[in-house]
Amino acid sequence: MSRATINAEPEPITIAVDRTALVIIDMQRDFLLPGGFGEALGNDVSRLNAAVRPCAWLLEVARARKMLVIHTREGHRPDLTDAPKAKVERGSPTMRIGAKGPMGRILVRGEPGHDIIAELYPREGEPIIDKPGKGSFFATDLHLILQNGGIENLIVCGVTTEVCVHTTVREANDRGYRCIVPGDCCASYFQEFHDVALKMIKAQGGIFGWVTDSAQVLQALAHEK
Ligand code: TIU
Repeated sequence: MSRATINAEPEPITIAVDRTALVIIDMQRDFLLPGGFGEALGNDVSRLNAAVRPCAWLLEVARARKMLVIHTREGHRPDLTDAPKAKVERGSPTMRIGAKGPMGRILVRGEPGHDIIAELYPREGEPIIDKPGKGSFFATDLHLILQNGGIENLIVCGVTTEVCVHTTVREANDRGYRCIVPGDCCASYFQEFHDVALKMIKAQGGIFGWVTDSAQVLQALAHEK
């Protein structure tokens, strides 16, 4: 079995590559481009673009290694029956989930804004998890797909670091997965939240997982044994 050792904090981690999935969280137009949900919440969305190229590097290598690649999208059914009232009600009425924006209805499945950015677009055969919440395990079949694929370790990338990435890492950690988070493959609208979110993952002996960067993951995969 091919193994790779990734330099990480709080300590290096050795993984079986065929038991490791790359999980790319919510790299959707709605979060990364102007006119979507992220901007409707009052954020400067340009901050998130820094994560795109590092994610693309890992995606290319994961595909070449034939690792399981999973993409997630946050969003809701067009009739919003899966959107809690408490979630929809937040923010100004014209900018809420379901409201019409320049990229279609905000955070609604099937709308242009809900889909994944071109640079990281899923390939045929790569599962896409449509999730109604921040975490990728809540009300989805992600755990089942990972279990059926014999996956034990997750390399978790995407946006935003302290919201959907963090919630997913916490959910995954409680389900027994080792989570490895390359910090430069994640981004937040708030630099301080990004920084502290990564610190929280690796604190206390790696309470939620391991933190590294894309270069370390690429190097480890180039030296698989
Ligand atoms: N607002 C924010 O930072 N994030 C989200 O609402 N969703 C995700 O993180 N994907």
